[in-house]
Amino acid sequence: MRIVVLTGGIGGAKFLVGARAYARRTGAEVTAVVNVGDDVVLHGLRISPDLDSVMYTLGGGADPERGWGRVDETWTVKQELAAYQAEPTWFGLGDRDIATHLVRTTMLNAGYPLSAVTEALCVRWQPGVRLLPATDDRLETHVVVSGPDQPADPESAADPGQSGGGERAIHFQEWWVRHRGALPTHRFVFVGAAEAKPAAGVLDALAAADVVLIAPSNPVVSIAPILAVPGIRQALTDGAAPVVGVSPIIGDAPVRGMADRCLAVLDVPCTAAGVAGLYGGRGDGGLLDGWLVDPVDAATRVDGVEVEAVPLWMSDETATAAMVEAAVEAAVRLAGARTGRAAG
Ligand code: FO1
Repeated sequence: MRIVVLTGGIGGAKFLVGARAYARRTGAEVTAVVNVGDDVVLHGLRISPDLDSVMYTLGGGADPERGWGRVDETWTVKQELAAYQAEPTWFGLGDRDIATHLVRTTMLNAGYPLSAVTEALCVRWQPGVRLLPATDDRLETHVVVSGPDQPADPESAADPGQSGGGERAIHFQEWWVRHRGALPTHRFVFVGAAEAKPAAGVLDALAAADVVLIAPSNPVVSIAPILAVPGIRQALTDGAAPVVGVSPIIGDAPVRGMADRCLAVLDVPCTAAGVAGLYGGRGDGGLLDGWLVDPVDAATRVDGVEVEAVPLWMSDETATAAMVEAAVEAAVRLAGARTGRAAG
């Protein structure tokens, strides 16, 4: 059984821990196609937050409290950069984490594609699943905002922040880390996506897949940038493998992260049905054959999509592996139904 998972963010990393446990038990092979829209170059270093979240989480080196970066981290370089007032001071790079960015940047500068760099980094971390960036090309999520350039001073109620005129685009990391997504936000733009090509191995993995799963990641800034790479969406819609998504929303709130704020920008309800509507059912030209929701959302209906309710809290590896198993079993059933329909 070959499983491909589209993923990004910490929710996606946790889901992959369950996918790996399921694979170890069943002999399945897992390939993760990972978002690179959060990637950014800062202090001359190429930072790939989603690839690193997955790699550190699966490799046992992630900080579970913070949700990003390395466990047992120290911050000497960050303090030294701040002493030079080297911007951006709002983004924290830990000393251990910086080693990863140094290796990545050196290899990229030497001409290796990001997919090869990721494979090299994984020799150390042994994640147990194959990690592929969605693209080896430049693809960055930018956010069109208005409002102050500088966050308001939280110490001073009188400080509204420095005014910054009309609409402007800022990098996703500036929107999220510096402004906590609190600026008036108009849209997300995947810079470079139209010219990007799927990274080496991505289309082959999708063509060979028995099952494609969409992790409970942020649909707007983790999964949409992957689907924006020309060729990837089509490989899913035209491919033989059934596509089953896992809702990142339980009740009316994201399991983790900022999906509520991102969905609001798109005017999509923050519900399991809202996210499924974004992906669309295969019958309507969308992606999904199946959609897993939590039992609290068991009444969810999505046109042309089989909805199944199973517990979606990724409380530990066993619970998450059970979610993955339910998703794979749904996909296998749906593949059988599709073959039956085609034959009949
Ligand atoms: N998130 C923060 O809230 N503050 C930070 O200073 C920060 C630094 C950082 C450095 C490396 C890295 O891989 C991730 C980092 N993150 C930080 C997390 C990141 O901004 C986002 O949570 C993800 O991009 C969303 O998936």
